[in-house]
Amino acid sequence: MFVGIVILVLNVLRSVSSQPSADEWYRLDDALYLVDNTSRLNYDDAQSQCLEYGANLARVDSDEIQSFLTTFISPPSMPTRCFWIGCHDREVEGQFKWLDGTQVRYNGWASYQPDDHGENQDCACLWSSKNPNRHGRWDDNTCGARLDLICQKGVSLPGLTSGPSVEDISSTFVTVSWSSWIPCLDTGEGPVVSYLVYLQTMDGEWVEGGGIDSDVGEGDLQRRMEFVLTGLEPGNEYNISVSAVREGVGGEGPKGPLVSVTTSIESGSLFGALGKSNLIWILFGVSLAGNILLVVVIVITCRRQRKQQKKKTLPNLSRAPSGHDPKDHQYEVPRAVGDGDDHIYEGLQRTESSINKESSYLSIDNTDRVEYVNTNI
Ligand SMILES: [Ca+2]
Ligand SMILES: [Ca+2]
Repeated sequence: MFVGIVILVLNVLRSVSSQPSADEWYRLDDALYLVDNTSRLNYDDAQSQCLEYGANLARVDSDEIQSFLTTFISPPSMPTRCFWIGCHDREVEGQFKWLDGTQVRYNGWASYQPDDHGENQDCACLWSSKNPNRHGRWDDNTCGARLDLICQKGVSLPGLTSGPSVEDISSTFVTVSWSSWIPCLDTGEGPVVSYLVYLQTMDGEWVEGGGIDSDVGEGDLQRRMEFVLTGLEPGNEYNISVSAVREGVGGEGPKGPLVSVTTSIESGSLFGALGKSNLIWILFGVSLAGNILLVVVIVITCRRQRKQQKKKTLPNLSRAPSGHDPKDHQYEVPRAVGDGDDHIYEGLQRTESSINKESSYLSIDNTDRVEYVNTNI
């Protein structure tokens, strides 16, 4: 059991280590090319080798590609040799096809080729030769020959497997950080030269918030990148995502996992905290309550003043004089028109004053009616 696990791990490690590194692949437009001058394989094994790399033998169907590849197979010290490419006439003699079955239309053949020498040459290779008429041109060769090879695969754009983290947030900005792209943890092909930070608003639209170069940030193999998104709206929800960008045109990879944030409410802003409509209602309520309170104060004040005035103007009648017939003594409430001890009561006439402030009044209309008014209030 243990031995089996060890063998499995060793096989995995061998498989990983046999993969060419990212910088061994040369990029042209949306394709990557690997020039292998060490394997020396027959045509079928060469294609199998490319498949292990997620590639195929190269499709060379333009002057641009042909010239590009030629620059990588022509070191001055390199002896004459030929590199397998993905072109053959194994099905019908003389009808060359690419590995995907499409007909070969581009003419990259060297002089006097293809010649199907010995009627046994069905697989094409690309010459590295000091002969300028042959260098970079094709030749049909025996498929069993052990030659070098050129693999080709599409550019796999870099992608981040983990999303950004929020480091700081306010009402108008968000600071996010993320781990830089590295081959063993993230997807696609490097090298990554920069990152773009995107912002998704409430309406679902993604907006580019800016970008930074990959050599910025802290750390060695895996740097900690940081970026500040500014100009945000207070109290709004946003999604934030980061994409890694390869060098060259069209090198931007897909957006990575996103993180959702909500900007804080603007501190000190009543509008921000409550909203305009709520604030209008609150101000209306405060105004209404103030008016109601003012009316209550006025009513209370008036009542108090009236009560005080009533106390002044309506002194209590105290008692009838001793021996006076109660029937003849009418306790009427006079209405004062004066103030203090000088009250003058309508319908009454003062007859005498006493030191205890009990005053006697004589009815003006009826001299038999005498009333006593207590002014000691
Ligand atoms: Ca042939
Ligand atoms: Ca030939």
